Amino acid sequence: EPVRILGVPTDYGASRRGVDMGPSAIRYAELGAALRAMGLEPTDAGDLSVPRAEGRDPGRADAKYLPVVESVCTRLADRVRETLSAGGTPLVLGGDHSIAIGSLAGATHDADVGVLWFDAHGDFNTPTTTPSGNVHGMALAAALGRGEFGELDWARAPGLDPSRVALVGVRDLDAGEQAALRGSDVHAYTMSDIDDRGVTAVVADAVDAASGGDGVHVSLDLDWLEPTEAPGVGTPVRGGVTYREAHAALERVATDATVRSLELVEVNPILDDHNATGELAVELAASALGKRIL
Ligand code: DIR
Ligand code: MN
Ligand code: MN
Ligand code: MN
Repeated sequence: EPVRILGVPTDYGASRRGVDMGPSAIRYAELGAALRAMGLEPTDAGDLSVPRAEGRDPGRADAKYLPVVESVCTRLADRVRETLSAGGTPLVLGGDHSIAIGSLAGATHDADVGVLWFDAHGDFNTPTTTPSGNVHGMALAAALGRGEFGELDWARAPGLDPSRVALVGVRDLDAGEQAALRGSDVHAYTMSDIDDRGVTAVVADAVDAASGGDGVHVSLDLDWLEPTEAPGVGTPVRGGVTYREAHAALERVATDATVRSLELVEVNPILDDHNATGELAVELAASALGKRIL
Protein backbone atom coordinates (compact mmCIF):
# COMPACT_ATOMS: atom_id res chain seq x y z
CA GLU A 1 0.00 0.00 0.00
CA PRO A 2 2.68 2.57 -0.78
CA VAL A 3 1.32 6.10 -0.99
CA ARG A 4 1.50 7.53 -4.49
CA ILE A 5 1.38 11.31 -4.84
CA LEU A 6 -0.54 12.56 -7.89
CA GLY A 7 -0.49 16.32 -8.54
CA VAL A 8 -3.35 17.98 -10.42
CA PRO A 9 -2.40 21.62 -11.04
CA THR A 10 -5.74 22.96 -12.24
CA ASP A 11 -7.98 25.85 -11.28
CA TYR A 12 -10.59 25.63 -14.04
CA GLY A 13 -13.28 24.68 -11.52
CA ALA A 14 -12.81 27.75 -9.31
CA SER A 15 -13.45 31.45 -9.75
CA ARG A 16 -10.10 32.65 -8.45
CA ARG A 17 -6.82 31.76 -10.06
CA GLY A 18 -4.01 30.22 -8.02
CA VAL A 19 -5.06 26.80 -6.76
CA ASP A 20 -3.24 25.36 -9.77
CA MET A 21 -0.09 26.02 -7.72
CA GLY A 22 -1.39 23.91 -4.84
CA PRO A 23 0.59 20.77 -5.70
CA SER A 24 3.86 22.77 -5.70
CA ALA A 25 3.03 24.45 -2.39
CA ILE A 26 2.16 21.16 -0.70
CA ARG A 27 5.32 19.48 -1.97
CA TYR A 28 7.37 22.54 -0.93
CA ALA A 29 5.92 22.09 2.58
CA GLU A 30 7.82 18.77 2.69
CA LEU A 31 5.01 16.32 2.12
CA GLY A 32 7.42 13.56 1.12
CA ALA A 33 9.64 14.00 4.18
CA ALA A 34 6.63 14.10 6.51
CA LEU A 35 5.38 10.78 5.17
CA ARG A 36 8.83 9.18 5.26
CA ALA A 37 9.21 10.28 8.89
CA MET A 38 6.11 8.15 9.63
CA GLY A 39 7.74 5.12 8.05
CA LEU A 40 5.79 5.34 4.79
CA GLU A 41 7.57 5.07 1.47
CA PRO A 42 5.73 7.52 -0.76
CA THR A 43 6.37 7.72 -4.47
CA ASP A 44 5.68 10.87 -6.45
CA ALA A 45 4.10 10.34 -9.86
CA GLY A 46 4.43 14.03 -10.72
CA ASP A 47 1.69 16.24 -12.11
CA LEU A 48 -0.96 15.72 -14.74
CA SER A 49 -0.52 18.17 -17.57
CA VAL A 50 -3.18 20.85 -17.59
CA PRO A 51 -3.54 23.44 -20.36
CA ARG A 52 -2.77 27.06 -19.52
CA ALA A 53 -5.81 29.01 -18.37
CA GLU A 54 -4.88 32.48 -19.60
CA GLY A 55 -6.98 33.57 -22.52
CA ARG A 56 -9.25 30.54 -22.62
CA ASP A 57 -12.98 30.79 -23.18
CA PRO A 58 -15.06 29.53 -20.23
CA GLY A 59 -17.82 28.34 -22.58
CA ARG A 60 -21.22 27.78 -21.00
CA ALA A 61 -21.94 30.06 -18.02
CA ASP A 62 -23.61 27.38 -15.91
CA ALA A 63 -20.61 25.00 -16.02
CA LYS A 64 -17.48 26.95 -16.85
CA TYR A 65 -14.57 25.21 -18.61
CA LEU A 66 -16.45 21.89 -18.47
CA PRO A 67 -14.51 20.33 -21.40
CA VAL A 68 -11.17 21.02 -19.67
CA VAL A 69 -12.52 19.69 -16.37
CA GLU A 70 -13.59 16.55 -18.25
CA SER A 71 -10.16 16.11 -19.79
CA VAL A 72 -8.37 16.53 -16.43
CA CYS A 73 -10.80 14.31 -14.51
CA THR A 74 -10.76 11.55 -17.10
CA ARG A 75 -6.98 11.34 -16.94
CA LEU A 76 -6.93 11.59 -13.13
CA ALA A 77 -9.49 8.78 -12.86
CA ASP A 78 -7.18 6.52 -14.87
CA ARG A 79 -4.20 7.33 -12.63
CA VAL A 80 -6.20 6.73 -9.44
CA ARG A 81 -7.61 3.46 -10.76
CA GLU A 82 -4.13 2.25 -11.84
CA THR A 83 -2.63 3.21 -8.47
CA LEU A 84 -5.33 1.30 -6.56
CA SER A 85 -5.11 -1.77 -8.75
CA ALA A 86 -1.34 -1.83 -8.16
CA GLY A 87 -2.08 -1.90 -4.41
CA GLY A 88 -1.15 1.74 -3.81
CA THR A 89 -2.89 4.51 -1.90
CA PRO A 90 -3.52 7.56 -4.11
CA LEU A 91 -2.73 10.90 -2.47
CA VAL A 92 -4.14 13.47 -4.88
CA LEU A 93 -2.99 17.09 -4.62
CA GLY A 94 -5.25 19.78 -6.09
CA GLY A 95 -6.06 21.93 -7.67
CA ASP A 96 -9.61 23.01 -7.14
CA HIS A 97 -12.26 20.61 -5.86
CA SER A 98 -13.57 19.74 -9.36
CA ILE A 99 -10.77 17.15 -9.45
CA ALA A 100 -12.73 15.06 -6.94
CA ILE A 101 -14.92 14.04 -9.88
CA GLY A 102 -11.89 12.28 -11.34
CA SER A 103 -10.64 10.90 -8.03
CA LEU A 104 -14.04 9.37 -7.29
CA ALA A 105 -14.52 7.95 -10.78
CA GLY A 106 -11.16 6.19 -10.35
CA ALA A 107 -11.69 5.17 -6.72
CA THR A 108 -15.10 3.59 -7.33
CA HIS A 109 -13.97 1.48 -10.29
CA ASP A 110 -14.79 -2.14 -9.32
CA ALA A 111 -14.98 -1.17 -5.65
CA ASP A 112 -17.56 -0.30 -3.04
CA VAL A 113 -16.35 3.02 -1.66
CA GLY A 114 -17.67 5.46 0.94
CA VAL A 115 -16.79 9.15 0.99
CA LEU A 116 -15.81 11.56 3.77
CA TRP A 117 -16.05 15.12 2.44
CA PHE A 118 -14.59 17.77 4.77
CA ASP A 119 -15.63 21.18 3.47
CA ALA A 120 -17.24 24.50 4.41
CA HIS A 121 -19.38 23.97 1.31
CA GLY A 122 -21.66 21.21 0.09
CA ASP A 123 -20.35 21.11 -3.49
CA PHE A 124 -23.84 19.85 -4.25
CA ASN A 125 -24.90 22.29 -6.98
CA THR A 126 -25.76 21.27 -10.52
CA PRO A 127 -25.77 23.48 -13.63
CA THR A 128 -29.43 24.17 -12.80
CA THR A 129 -28.81 25.46 -9.25
CA THR A 130 -25.30 26.91 -9.41
CA PRO A 131 -25.03 30.63 -8.64
CA SER A 132 -21.46 30.80 -9.96
CA GLY A 133 -21.04 28.29 -12.77
CA ASN A 134 -17.91 27.01 -11.03
CA VAL A 135 -17.61 23.24 -11.24
CA HIS A 136 -15.84 22.96 -7.86
CA GLY A 137 -19.20 23.84 -6.29
CA MET A 138 -20.78 20.85 -8.13
CA ALA A 139 -18.17 18.13 -7.64
CA LEU A 140 -20.02 15.93 -5.17
CA ALA A 141 -23.31 16.23 -7.09
CA ALA A 142 -21.46 15.30 -10.28
CA ALA A 143 -19.88 12.18 -8.79
CA LEU A 144 -23.34 11.13 -7.58
CA GLY A 145 -24.74 11.62 -11.09
CA ARG A 146 -27.23 14.27 -10.05
CA GLY A 147 -29.00 16.45 -12.63
CA GLU A 148 -27.39 16.45 -16.05
CA PHE A 149 -24.28 14.78 -14.63
CA GLY A 150 -26.29 11.56 -14.67
CA GLU A 151 -25.79 11.49 -18.45
CA LEU A 152 -22.06 12.24 -18.35
CA ASP A 153 -20.21 8.94 -18.08
CA TRP A 154 -16.91 10.59 -17.21
CA ALA A 155 -18.49 12.41 -14.23
CA ARG A 156 -20.80 9.90 -12.62
CA ALA A 157 -18.85 7.62 -10.25
CA PRO A 158 -20.18 4.12 -10.88
CA GLY A 159 -21.81 2.55 -7.87
CA LEU A 160 -21.32 5.48 -5.51
CA ASP A 161 -24.14 5.24 -2.96
CA PRO A 162 -25.33 8.58 -1.49
CA SER A 163 -26.11 6.91 1.84
CA ARG A 164 -22.39 6.10 2.14
CA VAL A 165 -21.34 9.72 1.62
CA ALA A 166 -20.84 12.04 4.59
CA LEU A 167 -20.27 15.78 4.45
CA VAL A 168 -18.57 17.11 7.57
CA GLY A 169 -18.41 20.72 8.79
CA VAL A 170 -20.67 22.39 6.22
CA ARG A 171 -21.60 25.97 6.93
CA ASP A 172 -22.24 27.63 3.57
CA LEU A 173 -24.92 26.18 1.29
CA ASP A 174 -26.68 27.85 -1.62
CA ALA A 175 -30.49 27.65 -1.54
CA GLY A 176 -30.66 25.06 -4.31
CA GLU A 177 -28.04 22.81 -2.79
CA GLN A 178 -29.67 23.03 0.62
CA ALA A 179 -32.91 21.70 -0.88
CA ALA A 180 -31.05 19.04 -2.85
CA LEU A 181 -29.11 17.86 0.20
CA ARG A 182 -32.25 17.67 2.33
CA GLY A 183 -33.87 15.48 -0.29
CA SER A 184 -30.89 13.14 -0.68
CA ASP A 185 -29.54 10.25 1.36
CA VAL A 186 -26.18 11.98 1.81
CA HIS A 187 -25.31 12.44 5.48
CA ALA A 188 -24.58 16.10 6.16
CA TYR A 189 -23.04 17.19 9.45
CA THR A 190 -22.92 20.95 9.93
CA MET A 191 -20.67 23.08 12.09
CA SER A 192 -23.59 23.27 14.54
CA ASP A 193 -23.41 19.50 14.95
CA ILE A 194 -19.72 19.87 15.73
CA ASP A 195 -20.50 22.67 18.24
CA ASP A 196 -23.11 20.51 19.97
CA ARG A 197 -21.46 17.10 19.98
CA GLY A 198 -17.76 17.68 19.48
CA VAL A 199 -15.76 16.90 16.38
CA THR A 200 -14.74 13.35 17.28
CA ALA A 201 -18.33 12.19 17.92
CA VAL A 202 -19.46 13.70 14.63
CA VAL A 203 -16.58 12.17 12.71
CA ALA A 204 -17.26 8.78 14.31
CA ASP A 205 -20.82 8.95 12.93
CA ALA A 206 -19.59 10.06 9.53
CA VAL A 207 -17.12 7.19 9.43
CA ASP A 208 -19.87 4.74 10.37
CA ALA A 209 -22.03 6.05 7.53
CA ALA A 210 -19.20 5.79 4.99
CA SER A 211 -17.84 2.41 6.09
CA GLY A 212 -18.92 -1.11 5.25
CA GLY A 213 -17.40 -1.52 1.82
CA ASP A 214 -13.84 -1.59 0.53
CA GLY A 215 -12.77 1.60 2.31
CA VAL A 216 -13.28 5.34 2.12
CA HIS A 217 -12.15 8.18 -0.08
CA VAL A 218 -11.25 11.23 2.03
CA SER A 219 -11.70 14.57 0.30
CA LEU A 220 -10.29 17.47 2.30
CA ASP A 221 -11.08 21.00 1.13
CA LEU A 222 -8.77 23.27 3.16
CA ASP A 223 -11.57 25.84 3.45
CA TRP A 224 -13.05 23.41 5.98
CA LEU A 225 -10.80 25.10 8.54
CA GLU A 226 -11.21 28.51 10.10
CA PRO A 227 -9.67 31.02 7.66
CA THR A 228 -7.20 32.30 10.26
CA GLU A 229 -5.71 28.78 10.29
CA ALA A 230 -6.00 28.28 6.54
CA PRO A 231 -5.83 31.68 4.83
CA GLY A 232 -4.68 30.30 1.50
CA VAL A 233 -8.02 29.23 0.06
CA GLY A 234 -10.19 30.78 -2.65
CA THR A 235 -13.51 30.84 -0.81
CA PRO A 236 -12.89 31.30 2.93
CA VAL A 237 -15.91 31.07 5.25
CA ARG A 238 -15.77 32.13 8.90
CA GLY A 239 -16.68 29.65 11.59
CA GLY A 240 -14.62 26.67 10.52
CA VAL A 241 -12.88 24.05 12.61
CA THR A 242 -9.78 24.92 14.59
CA TYR A 243 -6.33 23.51 14.01
CA ARG A 244 -6.78 21.06 16.86
CA GLU A 245 -10.28 19.98 15.78
CA ALA A 246 -8.98 19.30 12.29
CA HIS A 247 -6.23 17.06 13.64
CA ALA A 248 -8.60 15.29 16.00
CA ALA A 249 -10.97 14.62 13.10
CA LEU A 250 -8.36 13.19 10.78
CA GLU A 251 -6.72 11.16 13.54
CA ARG A 252 -10.14 9.66 14.14
CA VAL A 253 -10.46 8.89 10.43
CA ALA A 254 -7.09 7.13 10.52
CA THR A 255 -8.03 4.94 13.48
CA ASP A 256 -11.68 4.22 12.62
CA ALA A 257 -11.83 4.14 8.83
CA THR A 258 -10.01 2.28 6.10
CA VAL A 259 -8.53 5.14 4.08
CA ARG A 260 -8.28 3.93 0.49
CA SER A 261 -7.53 7.25 -1.15
CA LEU A 262 -7.06 10.83 -0.02
CA GLU A 263 -7.12 14.23 -1.67
CA LEU A 264 -6.09 17.70 -0.51
CA VAL A 265 -7.71 20.50 -2.47
CA GLU A 266 -8.17 24.27 -2.78
CA VAL A 267 -4.76 25.34 -1.42
CA ASN A 268 -4.16 28.74 -3.02
CA PRO A 269 -0.54 29.93 -2.59
CA ILE A 270 -1.33 33.37 -4.08
CA LEU A 271 -3.66 34.08 -1.16
CA ASP A 272 -1.66 32.23 1.48
CA ASP A 273 0.47 33.50 4.34
CA HIS A 274 3.98 32.12 3.77
CA ASN A 275 2.58 28.70 2.79
CA ALA A 276 0.79 28.19 6.12
CA THR A 277 -2.06 26.42 4.33
CA GLY A 278 0.29 24.19 2.35
CA GLU A 279 2.01 23.21 5.59
CA LEU A 280 -1.32 22.53 7.25
CA ALA A 281 -2.33 20.30 4.34
CA VAL A 282 0.82 18.23 4.91
CA GLU A 283 0.18 17.89 8.63
CA LEU A 284 -3.43 16.85 8.11
CA ALA A 285 -2.49 14.32 5.45
CA ALA A 286 -0.05 12.78 7.93
CA SER A 287 -2.80 12.54 10.55
CA ALA A 288 -5.22 10.96 8.08
CA LEU A 289 -2.58 8.44 7.07
CA GLY A 290 -1.96 7.36 10.65
CA LYS A 291 0.73 9.59 12.16
CA ARG A 292 1.21 8.78 15.85
CA ILE A 293 2.78 11.01 18.49
CA LEU A 294 3.94 8.13 20.68
C1 DIR B 1 -20.54 28.04 -4.12
C2 DIR B 1 -19.11 28.00 -3.60
N1 DIR B 1 -21.41 27.15 -3.35
C3 DIR B 1 -20.60 27.67 -5.59
N2 DIR B 1 -18.57 26.70 -3.57
C4 DIR B 1 -17.30 26.41 -3.20
O1 DIR B 1 -19.95 28.38 -6.37
O2 DIR B 1 -21.25 26.70 -5.95
N3 DIR B 1 -16.91 25.22 -3.00
N4 DIR B 1 -16.42 27.35 -2.99
O3 DIR B 1 -15.73 24.83 -2.50
MN1 MN C 1 -15.08 21.99 -1.91
MN1 MN D 1 -15.13 24.58 0.04
MN1 MN E 1 -26.46 5.81 5.91
